[in-house]
Amino acid sequence: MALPLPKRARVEGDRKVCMVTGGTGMVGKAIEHEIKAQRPEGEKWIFLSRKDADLRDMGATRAVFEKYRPTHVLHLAAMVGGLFKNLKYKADFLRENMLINDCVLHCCYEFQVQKCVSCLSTCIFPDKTTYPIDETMIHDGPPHESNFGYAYAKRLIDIQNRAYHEQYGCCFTSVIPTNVFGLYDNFELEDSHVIPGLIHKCYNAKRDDTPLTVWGSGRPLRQFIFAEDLAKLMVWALREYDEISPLILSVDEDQEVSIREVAEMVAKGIEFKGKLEFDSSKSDGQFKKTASNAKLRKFLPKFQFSNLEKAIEETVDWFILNYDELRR
Ligand code: NAP
Ligand code: GFB
Repeated sequence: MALPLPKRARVEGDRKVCMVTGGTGMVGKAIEHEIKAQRPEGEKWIFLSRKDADLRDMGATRAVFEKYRPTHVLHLAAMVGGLFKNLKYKADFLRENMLINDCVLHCCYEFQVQKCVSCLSTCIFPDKTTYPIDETMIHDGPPHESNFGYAYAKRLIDIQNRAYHEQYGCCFTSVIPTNVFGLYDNFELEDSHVIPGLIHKCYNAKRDDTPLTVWGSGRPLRQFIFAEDLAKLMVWALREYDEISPLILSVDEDQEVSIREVAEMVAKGIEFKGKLEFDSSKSDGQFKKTASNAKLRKFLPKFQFSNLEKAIEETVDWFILNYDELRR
């Protein structure tokens, strides 16, 4: 369903220069595909990779802002990973993401960027909470132990946004995606998120005629958003969402599935006929983090999310087609 056309460019006559940090990652590539499909007039889009600038370094970050002079920034760059990578590297997740976020947001202020939309995650919400979780609850208690490094760095973005808005009037805001999957994901066996990890494991199990080992009990619940859908919503947010407070970008609550169900969808997508085994010696992580998308639905009541099973099949097909070049 086509999203509303963008309002006329805020700066009459001048083109918007939209710079995407983390532009070579899964979400960045999905946004690049979306912009190629939209071919928006009056907007120039730039997709940064780490080769353009290591955004942990203020000098390199200033240089890339100087080079492109963005009027709008979609800030995706981050150290990212699934539950098991978060369990191993909490100090790195905290420091790397704090460094990146400080450099990018301060440069958005220094270069008078008209608007910056950063990325949080539904996994940063308090672990002990009521459900569904909404945008007002981010700071109401400690996050789940498994990823507190990443979670506190991401929560700080919301604090930074409010501080720059109050002191300098900056239009800095954030979106809060739920678990994302799709093309161009990281399919490593250990450090990836659950869907890409299971796709890779299931591909190997089919090839080697061995069981598919699903980590944990399979009971935890998750809401999964297809990167293609998230891209549409993030481009819309950059153009149309002007509140400083964050906006959850998630499928509806009734789309929540168990890890077991998603493993079965992956097996179907790969046409794997073997056995699923559950290794409960491995962590389940957070049991659930059911998020409400009611605020999003107020803006886009008719937005249609992709069917999860079909989107997993599309991701499996891409994985097989691109097996030699992808991150695994
Ligand atoms: P991704 O595929 O790992 O991409 C991360 C991007 O950040 C890559 O382009 C990476 O560049 C870049 N990057 C990392 N460190 C950098 C640095 N020091 N300097 C410059 N660039 C750097 O991650 P993703 O899944 O697209 O996630 C995008 C955003 O969504 C992140 O902010 C993440 O926190 C958020 N998010 C993701 C999920 C999810 O389930 N995936 C859920 C909620 C929120 P290289 O590839 O060159 O290293
Ligand atoms: O996507 P995931 O790694 O992260 O999912 P979270 C972990 C859940 O899937 C746990 C189960 O219940 C795991 O036991 N699981 C089963 C697997 N098999 C696998 C597998 O092969 N790989 C993985 N990775 N999990 C993350 C946060 O939480 O959510 C990150 O730690 C990030 O910071 C991400 O925000 C969106 O959903 O548990």
